Amino acid sequence: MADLKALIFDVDGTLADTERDGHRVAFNKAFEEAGLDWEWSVTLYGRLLAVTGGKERIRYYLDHYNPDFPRPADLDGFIAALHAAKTDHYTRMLSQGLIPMRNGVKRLLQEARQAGLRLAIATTTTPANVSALLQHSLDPDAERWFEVIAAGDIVPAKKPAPDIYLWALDQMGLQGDVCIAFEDSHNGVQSASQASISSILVTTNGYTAEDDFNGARLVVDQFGEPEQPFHVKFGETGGRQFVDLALLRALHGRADP
Ligand code: XBP
Ligand code: MG
Repeated sequence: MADLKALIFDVDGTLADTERDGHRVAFNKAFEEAGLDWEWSVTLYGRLLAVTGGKERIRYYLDHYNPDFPRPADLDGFIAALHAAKTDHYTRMLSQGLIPMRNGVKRLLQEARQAGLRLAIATTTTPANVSALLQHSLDPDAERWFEVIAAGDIVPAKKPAPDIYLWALDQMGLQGDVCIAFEDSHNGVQSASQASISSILVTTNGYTAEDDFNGARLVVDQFGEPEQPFHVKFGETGGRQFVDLALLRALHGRADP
């Protein structure tokens, strides 16, 4: 196994628990503002998460849960406008500091930076959402910690397609075998593994706890902290109780699962 050189992070569900109380709420605000009576409940939103990308998710909702809604002549424009309003609401929520980073994220990123590991992001979400989250919930300078931020419509096919990871790898000039990908969902694991990244660490959350993570090397419920150990769902941690660089190096050095 080649030496570990870079860490590539998903955003939604991995760096922060953004979906239920962030994106979902922002979608509902945008619907209400547009005079629509759509309300995405916590349960319905869990089902809609099968589709990554906000615009794609709205279209999927119409097709599968609201087929009788009269389609506007310019459906793409209608969805794009709704989605732009949703992004405004979501970034405003982030600027108010409403969505914290998950346990252990800041500590792990700081350790990785000190060790000289290269950092990148590969996400489906809109670039403005990533900037706002990093700036307001991590550090005012945090965008600069990542040499590549691959996000949103920069690739046409979103996760589970490998394109966003391939784009990030290409920008860094790296192959997948020198990286670890951090994900929280089935779609994310599929995306990273199809991009030839075999070291994948999953931190689950309320929406993804029951996902199929086949292809991941380690599945835990959080990165954890020394006083707040993770719960291991799959994989070997050699007795370690939170995700740190020693654990990542051990994980990366191991043969494929
Ligand atoms: C995240 C997503 C995103 C957000 C919404 O998936 O699916 O679509 O829910 O973001 P992943 P936008 O964590 O696998 O990248 O509305 O900006 O598209
Ligand atoms: Mg995710």
